[in-house]
Amino acid sequence: MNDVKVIGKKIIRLEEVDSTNRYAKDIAPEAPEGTVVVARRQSSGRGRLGRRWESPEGGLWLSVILKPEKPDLRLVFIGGLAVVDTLLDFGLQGGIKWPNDVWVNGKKISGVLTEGKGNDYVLLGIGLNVNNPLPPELSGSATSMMLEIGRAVTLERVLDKLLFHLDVWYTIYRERPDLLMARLRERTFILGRTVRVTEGETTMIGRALDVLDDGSLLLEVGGELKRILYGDVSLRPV
Ligand code: BT5
Repeated sequence: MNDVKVIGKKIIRLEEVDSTNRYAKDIAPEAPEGTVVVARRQSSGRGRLGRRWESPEGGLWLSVILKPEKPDLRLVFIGGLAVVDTLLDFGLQGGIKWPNDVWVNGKKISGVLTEGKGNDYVLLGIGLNVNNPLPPELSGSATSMMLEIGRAVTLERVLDKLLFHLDVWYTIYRERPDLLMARLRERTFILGRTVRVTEGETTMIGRALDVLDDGSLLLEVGGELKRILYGDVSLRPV
């Protein structure tokens, strides 16, 4: 067992819940920082912008309650970086698709959802496909650790590693955000590539140049530089 500092000091384990983020939100005001809510199944797992997150048994579905002094956009990267490090522990090479996905071999294996209430708390929700089945409609775009490794992996080991890496990245986020951003740039596989970015009602095609220090994406569109604060990136530009 790893020596846990903040994240995972307290773990609440549930058989089934609608969404661990929803559950975590209810207990967040009183819960100690670093409390983890993990469920075997979610009946209404959620992605960003009200999208659905498939969460059958066999995957890792969890939320961490964080109470940083000044939460910002970069908190979501803690999730992606910790997932990439966890995958490496199992021999898998993952990359981050800004801002919140982790991909392996061209497919999405993990998604991160941060939700917060002002400066009071942030819920860092992480979904990682481990041994769970994937619905047929996602088979072309999603993958799991089991599919990539060729056999099932012990969920508890994956959880243990993920909590360890989350704790490390949360410490780095607070003490050396410059290091966090440097690693993020290394792990972000869309840089230099032409992508389609949807931000609200607007869709742009451009070249992803960099992730800026505040966590936003720098995009070159027709010779002009655009700073994207929050958006969806597609690797299929047309
Ligand atoms: C995300 O949203 O990628 C964030 C997912 C966060 C899920 C965790 S699980 C624990 C915690 N509790 C919650 O209720 N949520 C968090 P987004 O970028 O909007 O991606 C959603 C899209 O990913 C969907 O529209 C599908 O296309 C695809 N998708 C759904 N389920 C998937 C899965 N299991 N694996 C891969 N892709 C999936």
